[in-house]
Amino acid sequence: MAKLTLYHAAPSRSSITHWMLEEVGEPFDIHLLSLARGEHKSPEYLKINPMGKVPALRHGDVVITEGSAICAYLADEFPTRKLNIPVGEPRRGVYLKWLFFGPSCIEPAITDRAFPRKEPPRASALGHGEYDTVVDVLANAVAKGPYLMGEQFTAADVVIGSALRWGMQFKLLPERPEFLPYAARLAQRPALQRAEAKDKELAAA
Ligand SMILES: N[C@@H](CCC(=O)N[C@@H](CS)C(=O)NCC(=O)O)C(=O)O
Repeated sequence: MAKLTLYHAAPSRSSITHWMLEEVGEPFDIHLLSLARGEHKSPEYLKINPMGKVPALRHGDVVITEGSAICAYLADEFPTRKLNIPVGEPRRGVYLKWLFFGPSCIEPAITDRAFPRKEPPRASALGHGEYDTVVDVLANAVAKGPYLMGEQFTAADVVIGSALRWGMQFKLLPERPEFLPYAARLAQRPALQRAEAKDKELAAA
């Protein structure tokens, strides 16, 4: 089995992929980087991720960056864990939509709110459109449950759930009645609890 190494800073966006690795349940190593000490900008790390950001995942000879791509990769690479919707199933389209919705709609909507621009751009020129629409679409998606794809928990829940939990924690997403039970369900997952406990240890070290 090719070795899995997560380049991680705890806690940070790489915590999303830490949770995903815990869901997958394969052994993995953590290569911890201190953002405060700028270790993610070192020449050695820039060879791994020229963006100088975490996460990055090494799996044997391949390096994957971008959190959602890592989650999608792991879900497909370890299909017996049933964290993906396989190629050939029509539902895969919806699953992929949610994997992309995280970084292309939720994240920019949240960061726009956190760092408002002096001159608001035209909503039609923004990939995510309007913050309120993103929140409504998200609320509608998680309202029925238990997960985005119904009964099956997938990598899309790791991506969307992480954004939702983070957004509510920093008051950048509202605590909508649709969001709270979904977030509470995710918080019960042993894999998420393991990743969070380990992140706390790593952050304190
Ligand atoms: N588009 C990347 C964003 C990764 C990202 O911004 N990571 C932050 C950690 S929260 C980082 O490395 N920040 C350090 C920096 O940019 O200097 C992804 O989704 O993986």
